[in-house]
Amino acid sequence: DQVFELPPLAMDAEGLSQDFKHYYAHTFGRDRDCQSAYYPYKALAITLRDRLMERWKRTRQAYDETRCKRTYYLSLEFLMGRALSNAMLNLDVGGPVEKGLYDLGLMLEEIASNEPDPGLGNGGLGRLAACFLDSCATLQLPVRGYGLRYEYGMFRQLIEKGEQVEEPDHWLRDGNPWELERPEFTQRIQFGGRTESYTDHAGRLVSRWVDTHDVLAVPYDIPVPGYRNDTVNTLRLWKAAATDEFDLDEFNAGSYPESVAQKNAAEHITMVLYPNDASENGKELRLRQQFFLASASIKDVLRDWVRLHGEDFSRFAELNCFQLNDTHPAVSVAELMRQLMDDHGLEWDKAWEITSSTMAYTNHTLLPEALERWPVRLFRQLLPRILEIIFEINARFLAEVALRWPGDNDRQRRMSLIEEGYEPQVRMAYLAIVGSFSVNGVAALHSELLVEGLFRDFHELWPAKFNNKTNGVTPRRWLSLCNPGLHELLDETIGAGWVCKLEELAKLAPHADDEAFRKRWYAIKQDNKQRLADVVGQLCGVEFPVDALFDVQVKRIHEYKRQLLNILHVIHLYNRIKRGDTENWTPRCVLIGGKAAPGYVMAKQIIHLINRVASLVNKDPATEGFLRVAFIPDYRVSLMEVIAPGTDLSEQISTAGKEASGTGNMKFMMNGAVTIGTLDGANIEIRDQVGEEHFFLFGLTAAGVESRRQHYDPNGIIANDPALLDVMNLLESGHFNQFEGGVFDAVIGSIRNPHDPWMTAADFRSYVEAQERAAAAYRDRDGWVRMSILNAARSGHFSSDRTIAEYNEDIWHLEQVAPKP
Ligand code: DL6
Repeated sequence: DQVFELPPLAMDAEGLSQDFKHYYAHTFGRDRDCQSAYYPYKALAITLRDRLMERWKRTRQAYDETRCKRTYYLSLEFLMGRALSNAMLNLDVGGPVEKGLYDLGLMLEEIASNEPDPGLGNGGLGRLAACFLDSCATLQLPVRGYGLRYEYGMFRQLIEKGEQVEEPDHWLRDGNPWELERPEFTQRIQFGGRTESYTDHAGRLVSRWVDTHDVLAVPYDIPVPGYRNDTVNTLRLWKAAATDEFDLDEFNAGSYPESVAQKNAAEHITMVLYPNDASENGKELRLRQQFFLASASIKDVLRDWVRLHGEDFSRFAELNCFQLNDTHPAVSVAELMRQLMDDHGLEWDKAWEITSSTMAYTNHTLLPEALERWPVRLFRQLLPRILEIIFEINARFLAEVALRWPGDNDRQRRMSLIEEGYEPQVRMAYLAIVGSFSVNGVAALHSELLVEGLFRDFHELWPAKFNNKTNGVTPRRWLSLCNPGLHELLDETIGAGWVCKLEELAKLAPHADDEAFRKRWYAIKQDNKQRLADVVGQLCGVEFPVDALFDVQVKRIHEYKRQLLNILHVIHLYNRIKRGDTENWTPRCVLIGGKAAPGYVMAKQIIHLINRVASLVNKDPATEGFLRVAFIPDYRVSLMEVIAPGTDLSEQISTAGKEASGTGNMKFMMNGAVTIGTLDGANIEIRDQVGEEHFFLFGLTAAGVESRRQHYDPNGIIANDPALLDVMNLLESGHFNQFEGGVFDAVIGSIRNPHDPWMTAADFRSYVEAQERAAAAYRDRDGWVRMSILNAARSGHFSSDRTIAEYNEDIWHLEQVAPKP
């Protein structure tokens, strides 16, 4: 390696701009006449990537040399967001880069805006994975992310005639300067074929998987820099590629297209991210994706193990841990068993001991329909050897259940990894639980509800397996980067330590009583609101005056998240304006954004309704100065970076017991927004931290929702609440769909349905009252600013650094490893 030792790269303005010019002119061959703004971005990205490369190598070497324990975060989604500004922040070169470019007559902000926003995730689960990787690198923990390199990420959302239209997002079209292809680590992944028994060299009867149709997994590495600590971890994304062979019989028979068809099918595996928040049950391609990720990643880990330790697996479990991000990669349990037995010659018991002490599973949803199940038939056809192993795991597991509860056949049926029925199914969550030593939920309430409900039987069997890890978000992206004004004020007031020790924000609390400080806080918020108003103006054509209360709900559109309740409240405000009930009015700008799964009809109707209400309200001269409503199209990470700092009131209004945690709620809080919310997910912990007087609480509790279900009478509620009745009358009169008869019938009907699982009508009255309290509080500017400061001051608990420290303390047990200088 001596031959490749190079002097460190310059980190000053001159050195950076020298490299930038080199890449721009010599590597990309552009000059001052270049019309595309993309090349300056690309040249800058490569300039920064070089600086990461040096540190990346040193980090890898440190991990190898210390033979440290490692964790692998397996996830079908990593919603990383833009990399450029993050790299600059973490390398601490923001100032020099800006200066270097300025001297060349270029504006950093303009260049940075050319970076596509990689959308390799649906929402909370994928963004959480990205925050976790950031925290692991910052805490210098040897953690590698494994995911898929989708050619097309999350679809782009357009709003046409008020409705969602999806467009493909070919984010890789112009290349991705942040990735490094590593063809030398390509893996071969098996599908299809059959299993056969044979006698191995030791005379044992064993199984093997033969006649398979193989696909290559080619890794692309993305650097994950820690905050100013020289650590650069890795996110390894797999791309599917066809093997070089193709069907020679077909080829020789002259069917050239057929012979290459299989090649094309292979490459489809990583073509597109499934755009569903819940699982896509039954889709063969989705199962292929899951196994492809699991198999390639495990092969990669075992290859690395053999490189460092040879074929001796006795210490494998002590030095490795796999964290499964939901059940999507749960097939890893069976695949690790298979590779240990079939590829490395271990016996069942040894392989099981290793597997069940290296796998850990995080659950992210309580919605039963989101729990993954795969038809046994599909497994048999696509992954016959894996199915064999799952059956064997199940047989041994059910024997354990029988031993614990003799004769309790009903319990065995309930707990079986295979759900019997006309079409038997593999229950992936159960496979994950049985195969893991740790199972966690993502907020205190969620973890409690899991063990009382969905996973009750398993909790009874193995209580010690279950734990809680309340989510968090990275303060680097979600405060430092997205809110430079506040960042500066924080540094000046409490020192710069908060970026990596977010609990230090608590030092802000006494400043809430200082008038001069409140003034500065307010001025920063108003600037951020202006920035947001500009974006809303551009994207929605709606003017948001910054003196109004900015009331925001951005997240996936789902019935349980109750964007519908929000819009009912907007209609209620509109009714009040129309009847002149505007005394002591707080002007309000309501912003809603989020994507609906393309097949989720009800969610799409809700988007349509929001847009129709918005255009009617905004058009009506009576609302001027009182109310504005906008739906922001194509909600994504880079938009949230503008939205969170510019928000006053954060809407977290899910039906209690349905939102596992939420993480948007934390981003808003960190940036000084006040929450209006139910006792759901992490809202409960947010309220505990900030104090009940600084949180607008409403609605039924999770237990209240369940007991109310028995005698829920939405029509009675509507009849007895004049405000809700007015809202329903206006909706049902067709006022918002005058030329589109009946388009909102299903949505409106759902509110009146006694079986409405989301209980929108039940919470309406208490929601309106909480909104009135929020509006009144906002009119007292000083009081509101105090509340805003205290929200930020008490958000320290919601740093993903805290979450990751807990994962490490309780589950991973990794040592911190710093690269050598
Ligand atoms: O844990 C991250 C995030 C939570 O904050 C959200 O509350 C939860 O809805 C989300 N879950 C999913 C479920 N996907 N699946 N399966 O995205 O996880």
